Amino acid sequence: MKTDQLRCDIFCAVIDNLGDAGVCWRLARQLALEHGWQVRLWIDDPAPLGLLAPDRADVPVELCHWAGDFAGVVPAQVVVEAFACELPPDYLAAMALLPKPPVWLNLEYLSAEDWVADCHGLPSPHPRLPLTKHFFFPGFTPSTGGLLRERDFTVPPAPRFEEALTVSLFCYANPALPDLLACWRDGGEEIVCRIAAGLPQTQIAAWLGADFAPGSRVRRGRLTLEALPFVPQSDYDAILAGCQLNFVRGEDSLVRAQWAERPFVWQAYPQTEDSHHAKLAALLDLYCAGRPEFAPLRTFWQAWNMGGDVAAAWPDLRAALPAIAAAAPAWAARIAAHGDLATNLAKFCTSRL
Ligand code: TRH
Repeated sequence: MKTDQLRCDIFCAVIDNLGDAGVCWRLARQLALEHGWQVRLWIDDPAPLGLLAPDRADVPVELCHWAGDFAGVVPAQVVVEAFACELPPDYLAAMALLPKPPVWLNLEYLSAEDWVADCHGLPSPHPRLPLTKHFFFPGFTPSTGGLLRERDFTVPPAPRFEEALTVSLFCYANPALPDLLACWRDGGEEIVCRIAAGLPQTQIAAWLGADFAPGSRVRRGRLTLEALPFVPQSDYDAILAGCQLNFVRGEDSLVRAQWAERPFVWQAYPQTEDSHHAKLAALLDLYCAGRPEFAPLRTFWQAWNMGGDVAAAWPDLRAALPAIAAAAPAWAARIAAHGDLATNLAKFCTSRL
């Protein structure tokens, strides 16, 4: 069937969360611009989009406020429920009344764990209604849905790296951070660390015992700290490409760090009962497989995520950075080789329509 002009509704419940909004916006944007779909993004809180994508005029995605009832809303042919946010009951009921039920997906969180490949694409029939939801998992391997990457993405050109080591920092509340800052301050080389707005800057302010607002530049020993403004998603790529090491977190910045083809340190979103430790181990196993020179990276990621001794782990990671950087383009090519998530999702849906 002709698949451009396909109608797609994406539902996203933000709950004070940049990352989920960021992923849904990227997907909506790509389906509209690259696949010609008519996309409505139903979002309960549009505020994060104002930060992530303030300039949306050229993107033909209809932004809809998810609030109140859905009486009279005709469901689209493809319905994406992001991160198991439950669909509005009256919208769900309307889906069941359509002559042909929509292709209904639950877009799941990213994980490198093995079970993801077994669950990707599995159907889940609704207990009462004549509807079937399918699980759609992003992932790093060919048997998953892949990762979001724009068709025209190219790695932003790297600046000429000067004497200092340039690092960007985007993290959750992290008890290991003060030790790392002290280690860099007292260490043997100049380090310039660019700190993302929000929680990272709040932690730096606490460490400094002074205000640290966007635009601030503070020097302590060999360490220079720069407070960045919150930049649109498109500009965040340039920040990553402009650093020799990037600290990232969650899901979307993790993916972007890989496309930037630079060494990175990942902080997994901390979850109850430490279930994020399994996610961390799985990505490390995949990323470091067959690369003994990556061992210091494993030690450092573990310390960064589990409150370990990051200062002790830093010198070895620092020494390994050139080898890790040299391997980054091949890694990015490998995880991009089985298609981007929007294209894989579009194929999955059109084969079922
Ligand atoms: O905001 P996050 O912590 O989101 C996370 C993840 O989605 C995770 O899977 C989920 O379980 C958890 O929230 C609750 O981190 P993430 O995913 O990196 O999203 C941040 C977004 O912000 C990403 O799209 C990059 C973007 N960004 C900018 O656009 N500009 C900036 O200056 C910065 C620092 C980030």
